[in-house]
Formats: sequence, structure tokens, C-alpha cells
Amino acid sequence: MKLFYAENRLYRLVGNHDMVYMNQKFVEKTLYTYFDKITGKDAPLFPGIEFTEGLILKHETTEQEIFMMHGHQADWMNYVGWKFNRFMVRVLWRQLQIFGIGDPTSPAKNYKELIKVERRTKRWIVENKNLFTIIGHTHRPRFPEPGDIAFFNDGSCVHPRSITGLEIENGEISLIKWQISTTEDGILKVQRVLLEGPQKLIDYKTE
Ligand SMILES: [Mn+2]
Repeated sequence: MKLFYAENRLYRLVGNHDMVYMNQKFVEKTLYTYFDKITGKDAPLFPGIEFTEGLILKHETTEQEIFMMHGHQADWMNYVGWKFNRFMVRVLWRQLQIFGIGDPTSPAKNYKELIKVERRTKRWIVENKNLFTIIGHTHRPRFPEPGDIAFFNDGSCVHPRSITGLEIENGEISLIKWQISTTEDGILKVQRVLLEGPQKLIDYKTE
């Protein structure tokens, strides 16, 4: 990520679990530098980095816009009550976890909440001229067909053996998975698997 940042290619959006990064003082303290164990000194990590709540990508030739946010903005308890939720997770859930009780504030683990978040987001997209929108938060990958509500989700990067993601390249979008797999001769490797697409971005434009 440091290398991406050095090339001006790293953008960070805050989510419900890291809203503290909206506080620039905190970002400066925790992310501008890191402690280098070898030299015993602080070294630059992401000097001057800023977090944002949303990001708009604009295609150079078609000028089509893609709107990105974490997605907890459609989730009242996670957007307004994030401090309370964080407290609940730290104090209560850590204890309950021993008995196998899932994080109550996570829509990724709560189907009813997940559906609510998706419904609100869909309504918002429809009210905003079907703006091409990408979120995460619920961890459920979404890859609609052209003509549907342009609501994408890149899925999850916390599976034990794989991560999913969205790739945009040459005006096309794909849903991909990086997974650990074994070859015939027993070599362990990380493999890219295409799950959906590629699909032309412009085909989702409705105006
Ligand atoms: Mn989230």
C-alpha cells in the first residue's frame, strides 16, 4: 500500500469500523510514520494521507462517473452510532465471541440488516439517476446486468482462503476472486478467478 501511495494511486474510504480516521490528528499520529525495528527510528509510511467518505471516478473519454463509498452510510446504527457500536463490540461482543455469538453490529453477519442496507442503497441509486455505485460493508458481492439498478459490491477481503474484488480496466468492470489453490504436483499458489464480467461500464448508463 505504501508503494501505491508513493505513486498517488492509493485512496482510502472510511467505514463504520474506522470512522476515527475522519480525525486528521489521529491519522497523522498513526499512519504518517511507522516504527522501523531495524533502524530503531520512525520512518515515513503514508505522510499527508487523508481519508474520505466517498470517491468519484470519472472516465477520461466518456466522462461517465462511478460513485464509491463504504456503505455504512445506509445503516443508521453504523453511521450515527458508530462510537456506541465500537464500544459494544469492544466491551460486550469480545466476551460473547467465546460462546460463538456473532458481532451484532455487523450487517455482514446479520441477514436482515444486510437486506435493509441494500434496499436503502438501491432506493438512493434510483433517486439519483441510476448513478453507477460501488459499496462494500455488507460483504455480499453484487454484479448487476446492464439495465438493472447499477449497484455493485466488491464483496469481502476477510475470507480465510480468498478475497473478492472489482477490477475496472479499459472501460470494463469485472468481479474477481483471488484464492489459494493447490496444483496437481502439490504447489500452493494464489490464483485469480474471474467470477463475473467483464461488462462495459457505458452499458449501465441510463441518461
Ligand atoms: Mn462495514
